[in-house]
Amino acid sequence: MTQAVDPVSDDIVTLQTHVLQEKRRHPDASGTLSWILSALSISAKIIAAQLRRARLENVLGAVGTENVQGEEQQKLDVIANTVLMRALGSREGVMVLASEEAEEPVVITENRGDDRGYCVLFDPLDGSSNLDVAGGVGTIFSILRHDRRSSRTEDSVLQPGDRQVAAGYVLYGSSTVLVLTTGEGVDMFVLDTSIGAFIRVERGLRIPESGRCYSLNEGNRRSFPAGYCAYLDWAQGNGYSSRYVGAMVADVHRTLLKGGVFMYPPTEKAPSGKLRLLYEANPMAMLIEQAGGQATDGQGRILEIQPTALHQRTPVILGSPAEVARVSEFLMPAPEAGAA
Ligand code: P6P
Repeated sequence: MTQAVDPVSDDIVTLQTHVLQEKRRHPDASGTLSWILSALSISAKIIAAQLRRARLENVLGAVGTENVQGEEQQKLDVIANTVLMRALGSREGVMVLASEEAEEPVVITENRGDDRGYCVLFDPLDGSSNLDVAGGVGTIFSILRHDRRSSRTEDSVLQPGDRQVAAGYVLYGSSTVLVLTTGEGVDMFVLDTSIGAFIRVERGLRIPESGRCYSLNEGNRRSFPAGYCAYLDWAQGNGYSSRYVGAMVADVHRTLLKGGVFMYPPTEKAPSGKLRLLYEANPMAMLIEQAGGQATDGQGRILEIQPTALHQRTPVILGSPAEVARVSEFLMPAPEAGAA
């Protein structure tokens, strides 16, 4: 059950306090994960400050280069990526960093043969094309333990999402919100810029069981597989609303808080879907499942997909369990005529 923090009676818990409390509950923990979360927190504060002043300091707009995805890089994509690489790359215990903006993983510490190290994967500024119109954008992160069995240190990032030890996102919107799971539920923090600290506002966040809202880019409808179109016809016939920001963090955050379903189906342009498995779908899937929701690729759980490439893509259907189940019903192949 979501426990809204009472701003008057409840203790003021910052992200730092929260992480220390969690560490205290796991006395055998080395504290490395705490340091990584601290690096992510300071990165989010720096990026948030940069975004707020972007137009004033003329750092909006495109760099004039493309990233490994072939997408036009925004100046702030590069800035955010640099901030995260610097903050995380200097933290003990970080062995590999992987970013949407970098073709290959960056090995910080070679394989020491032990598995105390971590891999951190991130999309530094998701939805950055919204920046020019002051739309919501975000940072998405996924944390894995280093897998010492990997033949090359950098291959350690190719682990199924079920192996994530932590995941989260930062939404730079009307406020700066950090949503985090370390595998024991989902907690939400809001940045209080007057003191420069993330304050915990929700503990044990739970997604509503259902919600009459779907979120996807209907401009691609002509190339959706038939089951998605059948679902849309059903939803539109049953009073559902449509909400779509075009930035995964913003659309998933609304779905997490209000219920409903977010989807990026396969399309003609993106036959495997557009969203990246390792640093978009997996962290969001962990959060949604930890909050009591479901996250599938249309066939099975996203978190069970065995990755084969850093930037591989996957279809995404995630949100309230009742809504994901509904979409899945429409995606199931029709029984063959005459089948028993
Ligand atoms: P489309 C942003 O570019 C992004 O990677 C996600 O944040 C978002 O959900 C999706 O792509 C939007 O894609 O094709 O609808 O513009």
